[in-house]
Amino acid sequence: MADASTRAVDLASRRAAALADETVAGDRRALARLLTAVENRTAIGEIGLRRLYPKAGGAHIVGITGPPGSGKSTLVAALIAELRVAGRTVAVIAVDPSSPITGGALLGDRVRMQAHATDGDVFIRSMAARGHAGGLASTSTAAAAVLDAAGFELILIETVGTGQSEVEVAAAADTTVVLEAPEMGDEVQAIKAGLLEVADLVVVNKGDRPGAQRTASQLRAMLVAGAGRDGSASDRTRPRPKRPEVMITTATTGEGVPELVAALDRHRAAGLRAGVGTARLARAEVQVWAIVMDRMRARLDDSSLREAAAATLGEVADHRLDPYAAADRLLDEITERPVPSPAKSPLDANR
Ligand SMILES: Nc1nc2c(ncn2[C@@H]2O[C@H](COP(=O)(O)OP(=O)(O)OP(=O)(O)O)[C@@H](O)[C@H]2O)c(=O)[nH]1
Ligand SMILES: [Mg+2]
Repeated sequence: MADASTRAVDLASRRAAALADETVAGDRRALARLLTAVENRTAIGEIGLRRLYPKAGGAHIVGITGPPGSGKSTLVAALIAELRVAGRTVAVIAVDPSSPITGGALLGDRVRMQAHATDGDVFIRSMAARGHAGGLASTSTAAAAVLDAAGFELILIETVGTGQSEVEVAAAADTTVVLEAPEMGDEVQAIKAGLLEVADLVVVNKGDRPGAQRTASQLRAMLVAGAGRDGSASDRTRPRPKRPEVMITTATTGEGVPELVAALDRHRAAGLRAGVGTARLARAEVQVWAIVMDRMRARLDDSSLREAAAATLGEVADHRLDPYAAADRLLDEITERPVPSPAKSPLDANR
């Protein structure tokens, strides 16, 4: 029994090490497999990421968020084109694209127009938000670390800015771009406040549409006034950490995109001058806390603890124990047990 489990760990470790090394060496198939393993939180994903982690940290991670249809995917394609002209490598994580096929085709077409599109310097990956409740930010952060270690200079993470978790994904980037489009109606106004909170750069896309200038002026006025919040007391007393620049782009023609790239580079350079950025610490927090929660749940599910946990819950249900004492007791029990090996999570031996 112990032998079988040891062999499983060895196998997972060897496969993970091979995938990690091939990924760093530029093997895109290995990269894709490792990303799948990381996304599914398998043992191979964990071991692979651990091996790669020291090699990551060089990439500029850019979150691109905004309301549905504001032109995020089109802008990502335009950014890829611009970055490729400059010979820079770029990876894209598209979180739960609402129209993956169209989006993919759109990106594919635009990327194919570039001379170096097939040379492996562009990598596009879709990631499903479903099934990652609460862990979406940590999963995409882990995926970004893999792409970072694989050597991509820029990593763009596209998320729809509708829910809190999607906004958190964008906020875990070094630079967060919030897209708006002119004349998008009241619905957009409602989510603007929360979205603007996380913006390092605000981009009014569809600059060819009437009202783009006016929308940009309105946003500038909001930001200068310190608006763009929900107006609650805690929000009013909290100092606004960012004073984002507002730019205009037309993603379909590429107008304003070179200026956007320059603004991204400026933000990146400013972040580097400031030392270990708050964005990086936020990323570390998102990742480590998610793993702590995963580990705790896994240990409570571990056969040796399951009965004790059930008994403790029973005591709380009977009011013989208060829920705080129960939580403290379970935490004590968790910390007394040996750390379960990653091989105890389902192995992706067939991937
Ligand atoms: N006129 C104009 N149309 C644009 C521009 N950018 C994007 N579009 C169009 O707007 C529509 C939505 O663009 P997408 O890039 O798919 O928008 P998105 O924000 O990625 O949408 P979701 O991923 O569904 O949230 C498409 O029909 C684009 O062609 C622009 O600068 N000008
Ligand atoms: Mg899109």
